[in-house]
Amino acid sequence: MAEDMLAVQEQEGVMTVTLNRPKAMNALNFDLLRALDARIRDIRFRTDVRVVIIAGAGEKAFCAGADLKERAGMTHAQVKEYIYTIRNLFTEIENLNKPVIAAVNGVALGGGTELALACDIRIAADTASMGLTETRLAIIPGAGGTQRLPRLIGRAKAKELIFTGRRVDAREALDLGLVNQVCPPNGLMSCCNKMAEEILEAGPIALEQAKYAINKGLETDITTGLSIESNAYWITIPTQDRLEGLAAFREKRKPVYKGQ
Ligand code: CO8
Repeated sequence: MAEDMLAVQEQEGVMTVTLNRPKAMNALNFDLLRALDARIRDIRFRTDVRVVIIAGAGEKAFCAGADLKERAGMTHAQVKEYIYTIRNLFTEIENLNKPVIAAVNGVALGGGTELALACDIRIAADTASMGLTETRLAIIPGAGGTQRLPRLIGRAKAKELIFTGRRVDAREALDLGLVNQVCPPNGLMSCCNKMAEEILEAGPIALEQAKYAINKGLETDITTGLSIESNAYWITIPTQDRLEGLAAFREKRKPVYKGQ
């Protein structure tokens, strides 16, 4: 059942969405993709959800990529539909109007690494292993991997990893800048929640606009990027939250932001 594909937990502004197919290494079958897609679309309009964490159930895997068993039985048309769905879903995650943290608790291969790449921040267990292994299956990283990996770690290393399909451990992923932080496996979720709590102290509209300015600005020249930044700033000026930030500073207290 599609509803069982995800485990969802909400706590004070942080929603943790856990891919829940641990016996299949949380591989992305159609049902899981559709469940995640529906969840992400719902989160966009949930003002009470301010940070999202995407994790994998079990101790072994974040996500082993596309479900290769399901894929083996698909027609060409179904494969095309799958690819269309996964690509749009990952772009939807990248463009989500709130920060998304990937909790990479184990293997993240193929589409699993591509899912992590679509998130804003990646925190890995020291047992994690990541890689874009698709070329070994005679396909390419087609869920954003050929675009997002070089933008994150540079084209030379990205080409090396994509051409060889080599897996990297958490330490190498950290050295490459593929992950932001590495934690012991049993401390992974608390590392992610700690990061989420720090983010929760920021104004939600500021976060949305900062993410937008970074994502869109990086895709263009600096002059256009600075214009994007400027427009994003204008959006924060008439907000109640901006005045609340100034008032809280004056009154030496923590601000209470409402996303207004
Ligand atoms: N799909 C389906 N089932 C999987 C997958 C998978 N990707 N990965 C693991 N499983 C299943 C295994 O079949 C096994 O099930 P069963 O017990 O029923 O046989 C169970 O999970 C446990 O797996 P293993 O016994 O193999 O466990 P190991 O710890 O020995 O190995 C690995 C774990 C390393 C994850 C290994 O299973 C493996 O290499 N899996 C394949 C990983 C891979 O190549 N992923 C990339 C797939 S391609 C992709 O993601 C493309 C996405 C972009 C698509 C859009 C553009 C084309």
